[in-house]
Amino acid sequence: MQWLKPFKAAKQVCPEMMMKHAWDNYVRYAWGKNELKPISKRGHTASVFGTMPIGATILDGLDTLYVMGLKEEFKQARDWVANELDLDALTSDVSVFEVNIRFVGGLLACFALTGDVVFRDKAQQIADKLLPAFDTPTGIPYALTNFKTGRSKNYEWASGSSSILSEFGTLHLEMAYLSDVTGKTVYRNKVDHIRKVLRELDKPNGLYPNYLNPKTGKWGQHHMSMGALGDSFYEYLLKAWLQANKEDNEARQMFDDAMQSVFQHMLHTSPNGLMYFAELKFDRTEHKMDHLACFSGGLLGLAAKTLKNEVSSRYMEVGEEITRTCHESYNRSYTKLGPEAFRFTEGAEARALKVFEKYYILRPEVIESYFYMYRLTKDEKYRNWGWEAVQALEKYCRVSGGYTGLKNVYSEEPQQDDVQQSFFLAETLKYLYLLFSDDSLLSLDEWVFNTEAHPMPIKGVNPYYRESVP
Ligand code: DMJ
Repeated sequence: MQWLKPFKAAKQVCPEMMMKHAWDNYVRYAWGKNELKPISKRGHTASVFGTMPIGATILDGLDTLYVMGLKEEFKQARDWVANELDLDALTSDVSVFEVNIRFVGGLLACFALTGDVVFRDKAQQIADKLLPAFDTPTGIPYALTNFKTGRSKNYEWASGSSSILSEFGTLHLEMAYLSDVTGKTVYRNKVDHIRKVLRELDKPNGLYPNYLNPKTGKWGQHHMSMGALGDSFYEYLLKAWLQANKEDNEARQMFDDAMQSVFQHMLHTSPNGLMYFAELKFDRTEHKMDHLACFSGGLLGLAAKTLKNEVSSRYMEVGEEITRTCHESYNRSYTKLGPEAFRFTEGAEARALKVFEKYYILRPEVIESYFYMYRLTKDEKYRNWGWEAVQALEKYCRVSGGYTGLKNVYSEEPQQDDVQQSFFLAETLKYLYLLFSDDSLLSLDEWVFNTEAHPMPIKGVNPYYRESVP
């Protein structure tokens, strides 16, 4: 692949400079640790990665370095993967979902981009450590697994220790691709089986509840969401179809069926005309939308443009409107960054009401939708909105030691949370960079991004697919 020159916005700062700042400080203060505390200038770990450092920021950030042409930094990171990434050091429970989307996904993207087998082999070693989590009566995997013992379990808080839709439903792209590049069918078989279980289950009103018990195969609480606990399951239905060069029709059909029910039961328009996805808790509608759910604007645009039929114009309309609402959630805050969740109730529209919903942790989903909608419509407003986000990030989140999240986006002087999330490098900065790049850089005709923004090649059309030949 050529090192493509991105479109350079004629502004003082650009996403690759932001990436350099985030990366250089991680290297300086937290090398090998999971994440950086940019104010304390030391390492940080979130519980989803277990208690040991496993270089989460390196594994998640590698492909962004490559795509941005930061060659020296990429080489340093690649050598760490080859020589120092020690899976045996990890002896605590880790999240199967997070390890899959960030580490397996990140390494597979690097394998596709470069052909360097170190990445493929490490991805496979990590995926092998996840396999014990699938040993359940239904084949629906547990949320957590222990890399040393293989003992796996669910979170107790998850509706009677259920598995979570957005977690077990977000394994398909990585596992299917891993099977194709290793020639080992075990990974694809696991995710095909999850698909089969889900397809055959009765769905209340055609909707997928967020919880499924892996022992009984029964749904837990009927809580439905396009945000936390549901989100990327829907994303992977559409993207599995795209990854398979539109030949996995079952996935596309499940996506279209799910969206039909979601539109019918969860899509609302506020009194002042803002469209949003509400949540359902049994029969009660909660008029709240998570920042996480803002990925759906871009996803619906992608669904509209990749198949022309009687629903495509509706998909595009909802995709554009959801993206506009998510921009409003940013625009209505003092910092011009959006809250973790926003409501349409008590006279509020696209604003957080509760203290614990007002934070911003450098999440990508709104910028992700700007990226897709710009590529799909060429409407300059998406670049302008992306530029607004760059300015806000620089003003409120940039500190001398990297980038930090904020505790309250409505505050004139927001407190900072002192965490530089690995997905800021994997997703937020990559989508910003791509928003201002030429369409040919990771063309949507040849690549499909996993939920952590790691590009996976499309089978049959992308020469970088690198399928293993027996
Ligand atoms: C990322 O790890 C992924 O995008 C995931 O699907 C949802 N949450 C974070 C970023 O907000």
